[in-house]
Amino acid sequence: MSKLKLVIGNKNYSTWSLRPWFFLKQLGIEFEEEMVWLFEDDMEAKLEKYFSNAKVPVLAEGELNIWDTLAIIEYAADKYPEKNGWPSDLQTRAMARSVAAEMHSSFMDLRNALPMNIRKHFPNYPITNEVQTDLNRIFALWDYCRENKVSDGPWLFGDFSGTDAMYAPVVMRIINYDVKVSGFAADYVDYVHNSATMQEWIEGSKSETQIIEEDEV
Ligand SMILES: N[C@@H](CCC(=O)N[C@@H](CS)C(=O)NCC(=O)O)C(=O)O
Repeated sequence: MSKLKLVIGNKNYSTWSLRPWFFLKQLGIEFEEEMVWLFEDDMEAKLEKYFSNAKVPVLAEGELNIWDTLAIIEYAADKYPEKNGWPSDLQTRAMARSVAAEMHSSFMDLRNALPMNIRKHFPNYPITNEVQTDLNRIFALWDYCRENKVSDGPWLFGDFSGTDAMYAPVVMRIINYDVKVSGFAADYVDYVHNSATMQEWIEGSKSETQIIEEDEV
């Protein structure tokens, strides 16, 4: 059987790569990694065979290519049902997917104003009203997850799920841009940041030498 291969961009900058990588790692699903440097001259050529419209991430398994973050998470959850990638209860699973999908389709002000840059720290970074509005919605979503948690674990729904993977880059933005957080969000950010999975990703970002100027703020 073909091995899973996750094609990702720079760990320092690529939020969409972090999400499925975090999901697979956290669930202990084995995969190999292929790194394609974002916006380098050979990026498009390297991604052509994956039919991904020159974007990362891609999950490749033999002839199969999956080039969308949520689709990768769904495929891995379906392929390894014993790993419980989503809450088992039908209604809680629908809630978890709604919160995850909102990350996929929203929060453009936050995403544009605070690009992920794991190696950097911006103390007291100014937060605009628009960015604060996105953050407030995210914190409300996180509280909603907690109100519907399935266990007393530290993740959004207690047990880890695809929803946590989707918000992993938000956790790193909060850390890197020194965003003030309180209540459950503060505990959650601390837990995810210090998790072995996130620390492994952060370590990986430190050995990268590529610089994307526009994400250096
Ligand atoms: N729809 C894709 C979006 C992927 C995406 O935008 N990836 C960025 C890197 S974080 C990318 O490859 N950008 C390169 C480009 O836009 O040329 C997904 O959800 O996986």
